Amino acid sequence: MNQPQLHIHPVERLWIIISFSMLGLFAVAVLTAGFAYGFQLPVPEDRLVDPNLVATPGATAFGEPGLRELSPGVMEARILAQAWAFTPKEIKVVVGTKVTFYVTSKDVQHGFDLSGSNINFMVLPGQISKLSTTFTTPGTYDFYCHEYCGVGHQTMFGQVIVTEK
Ligand SMILES: [Cu+2]
Repeated sequence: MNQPQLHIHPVERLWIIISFSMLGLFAVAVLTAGFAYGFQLPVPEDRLVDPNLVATPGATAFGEPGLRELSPGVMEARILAQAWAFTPKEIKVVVGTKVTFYVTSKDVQHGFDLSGSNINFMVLPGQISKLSTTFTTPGTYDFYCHEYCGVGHQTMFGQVIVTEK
């Protein structure tokens, strides 16, 4: 006795195979980026920061921006973006240090891209963006604003200097 067979046109079958292969390929690409290359999603740390008060000493941690050591080899960097500069403009750490960057804006929308690392996020007034990286190679790492923020946008950059132990 013959079972009824579902007929799929060969071209349709081919496209079903292609579609599901692409989904599989994208899943592999996302998992490889996350687990092998350490790509991170920039999760907002806080969305209730008052941009008018954020730079006031004592009001928030951005009143005195800069580096703080949390434990040996673990630091946090608070960086304030304001047209057209980052405060502080220069950060010095020793090689092997894990640094968590917290960046917010006092005025308009900025960006923060740290070359040679996996850190790249938008910097918005009222929100604190946060990502971490571990500096395993000594050298100078430039960071810059990648969101056009006005006539002085091209001057908005800074450096992380990673020195030998
Ligand atoms: Cu900017």
